[in-house]
Amino acid sequence: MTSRLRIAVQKSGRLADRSLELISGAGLRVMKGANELLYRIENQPIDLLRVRDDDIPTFVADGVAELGIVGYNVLAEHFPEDDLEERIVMRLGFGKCTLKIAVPDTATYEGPQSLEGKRIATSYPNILGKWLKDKGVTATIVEMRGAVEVAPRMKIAHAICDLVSTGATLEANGMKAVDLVLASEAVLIKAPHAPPADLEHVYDMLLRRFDGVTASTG
Ligand code: PRT
Ligand code: ZN
Repeated sequence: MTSRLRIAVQKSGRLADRSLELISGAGLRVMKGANELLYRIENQPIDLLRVRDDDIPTFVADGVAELGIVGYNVLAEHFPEDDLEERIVMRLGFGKCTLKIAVPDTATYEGPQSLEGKRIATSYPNILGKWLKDKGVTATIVEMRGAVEVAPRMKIAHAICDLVSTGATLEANGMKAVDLVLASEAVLIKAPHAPPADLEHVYDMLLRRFDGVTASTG
């Protein structure tokens, strides 16, 4: 069996369609087969590994996939900051959002110090923990997998640290964004080791084409 390159992509969710568009834009013909986990590329020795976005950084770091498409926020939650740039091949210009501190509309916020001694709900405990440390603030991080925006209303936390794109979710929950923790977009990440020698030309071609598609779509 000849070897094939693997690209880890989000199976379903906010990055799934745009990831497939990038892949088609690079001239790869995706065969949506019976295998839900793996889509074959018809015209290149490449497979798409379709997984939850949270699994993508680890799969790529372990070399299970040579490349992956994931939000910078997910990558930054998994690995230390000084380790991120070497994993990123390129920024992809879609999936843009910001990780922000938000508080109830009625609360006053005069900078990170206002969070001292408070409880903050988030799905990003590592990123938030580092941000608080950098600001010299001691607060309790309440980790939640989802529905972070309801935490203040449920009296679980005083503030939240969550992803924001339009701001509609915050508004609907009577909250306001007050500080920026991280700006994010989808990024292409690579495994620490070089691709197998027989696939090097496919790998190089792919990166050139992704670069071309990303440059033309801004
Ligand atoms: O199932 P799987 O684990 O793969 O998916 P997921 O549910 O963890 O992630 P998904 O599909 O929701 O998001 C995938 C990625 O899209 C994120 O990791 C971000 O990089 C990016 N992205 C861009 C966003 C948003 N915009 C976004 N607005 N991810 C989540 N949101 C959520 C946010 O958490 C909040 O609940 O949307 C709500 C806010 O949106 P607005 O428009 O009301 O501000
Ligand atoms: Zn996820």
